[in-house]
Amino acid sequence: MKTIFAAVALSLVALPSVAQDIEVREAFARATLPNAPVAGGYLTVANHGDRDDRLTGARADFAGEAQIHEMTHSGDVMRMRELPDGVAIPAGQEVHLSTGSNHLMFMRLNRGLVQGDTVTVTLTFEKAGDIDVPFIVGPINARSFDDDGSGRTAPADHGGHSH
Ligand SMILES: [Cu+2]
Repeated sequence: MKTIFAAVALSLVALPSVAQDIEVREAFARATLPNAPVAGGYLTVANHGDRDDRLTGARADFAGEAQIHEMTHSGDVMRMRELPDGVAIPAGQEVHLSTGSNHLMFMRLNRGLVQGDTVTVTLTFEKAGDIDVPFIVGPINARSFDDDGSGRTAPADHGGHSH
């Protein structure tokens, strides 16, 4: 009898682990001017699992489309292009999508993003599937999750998300 209980307990513990391999934190978007067509999204993805994963896409109700972009610098010129295959999230590693680097680009915005708001973005991972993540809307020129620009008070709930 003891053995059976132990086996059941083990399987209960083991089941959710797949979903919890991916942790997203410090997700933020930049506020936009009222009629801006696009907005940038930034986040840190940690893969606590033992298998590689990949961020393959994103979607949000405030944007007609969300793409994963790469930023390249040639001389003084910065260029963005879509990464059609997304971004690899290797097992045991942490990947940053940050300003000046790989990032999310929300396109065809149907409303402006207002500083201080929280918006929900659905991230799609090759193995972990869809994960809804709250993105804090930071200042229009925010460079990091902690960048409070002028007069922004950091929310108590930092919007980190693990699921
Ligand atoms: Cu972009």
